[in-house]
Amino acid sequence: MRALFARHALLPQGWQRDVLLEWDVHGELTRVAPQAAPPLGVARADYVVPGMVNLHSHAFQRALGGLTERAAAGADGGHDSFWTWRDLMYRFAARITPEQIEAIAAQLFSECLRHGYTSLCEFHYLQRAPGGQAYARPAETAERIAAAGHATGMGVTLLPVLYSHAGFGEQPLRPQQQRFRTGVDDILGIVDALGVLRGPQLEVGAAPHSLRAASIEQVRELAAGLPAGRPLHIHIAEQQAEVEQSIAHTRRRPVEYLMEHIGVDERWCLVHATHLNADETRALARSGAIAGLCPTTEANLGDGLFPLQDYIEAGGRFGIGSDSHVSHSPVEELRWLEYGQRLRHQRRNIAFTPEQRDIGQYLWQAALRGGAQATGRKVGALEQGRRADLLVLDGTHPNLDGVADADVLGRFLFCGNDNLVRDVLCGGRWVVQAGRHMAQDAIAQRYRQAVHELREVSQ
Ligand code: NGQ
Ligand code: ZN
Repeated sequence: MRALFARHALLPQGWQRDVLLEWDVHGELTRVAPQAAPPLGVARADYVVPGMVNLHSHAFQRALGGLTERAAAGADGGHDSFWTWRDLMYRFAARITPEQIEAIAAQLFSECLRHGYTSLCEFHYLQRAPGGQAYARPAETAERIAAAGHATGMGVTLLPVLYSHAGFGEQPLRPQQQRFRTGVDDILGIVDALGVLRGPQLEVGAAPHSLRAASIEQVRELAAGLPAGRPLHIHIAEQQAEVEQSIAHTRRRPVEYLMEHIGVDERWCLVHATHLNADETRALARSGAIAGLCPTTEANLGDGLFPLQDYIEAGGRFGIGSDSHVSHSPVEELRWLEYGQRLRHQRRNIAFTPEQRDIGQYLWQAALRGGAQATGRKVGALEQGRRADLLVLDGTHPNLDGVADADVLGRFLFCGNDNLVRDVLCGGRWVVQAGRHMAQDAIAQRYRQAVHELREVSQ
């Protein structure tokens, strides 16, 4: 049956009672009617919220999660950094096969679905074989990500990544980066090859990796060559060292430089954008682009804190991503986003606007709107014409049992660690029921096999 009756549902205008939701065979919402009478024979739910967007993922890094939390030996042990983590990550990335990429991505996507993400943007740069040779099919590994999306039901935006240089000033790639090597024509070719896979559950955009890995001319060429309306993502200003290198080479800070040379607009998602000055914060907010915030990874890698309060005051748009996948839960991302700001300002309740003073509701709705824009897909709201992507929260859990609508997101985001996501509908399919993904065991089995193989190679 393609309908659900929600006693409470979070619609774009806020919580509504007795909402009848209907969708069609293609997984698109055809009706969202509040104050409806409960129809006979239609499944019922207590609390329903739209599924969240995960706007930044490197799926293969899921298998590295938790394995880099050990100080390096020697006096330098306390100096482990983003850059030393990156070396470990490169070493790991060097060995993975296309089959393993698919197995790891499927495991990740099933976990993300179980925790409430129903869309994900894959920033995909492992495009060549171990050693750096091209695959016979240049889109080979990207197709593996698409296959994992299909097998799990996750809505995917595939972003093949332009990666040509090791640093500002077109520095030559290091041997460990040869697997990532692509030029603008390679990426446009891959985008073209992936075109046949496009559909309501899969969109294809592109991503210059960073201003370190792509020159500004290449960024411009890629943006011009990509079909109109497709999303463009880029890593930017995540680490202080990157800001310093940018100033040394261009006399501009990274975001400043990008915005001066490229028409940054609604097509763009600037991932991290951690280190912004006041002018950049306002300019990014005015551009209509999305800031792609990844709080758990940014904390894990010691990046710094995004100026969220000023950005919200300037009308900036943002979404969340799990990036290196140390977390698979939007609850943890949004909680950390708010808590980081509380620690920074030594105050409470930071992420809100005068129109929406409830932190949980503001964060969920803002991350949905921004995330949806970054996907280039029709997602992010329970609204006719968008994808039927929703979460049924466990109304029998002590945290939710009997609470008022207005408190549901506060309880969901800021109380405890149980997963309150019970059922997940994604693109009109029930992919998670009673907390279990529909193919959980088979997917986990293949994942364990892939991890086992990778362990053997590393020994
Ligand atoms: C990445 N991750 O592409 O996986 C990057 C590290 C880089 C984050 N920035 C590599 N979190 O930036 O050079
Ligand atoms: Zn990233």
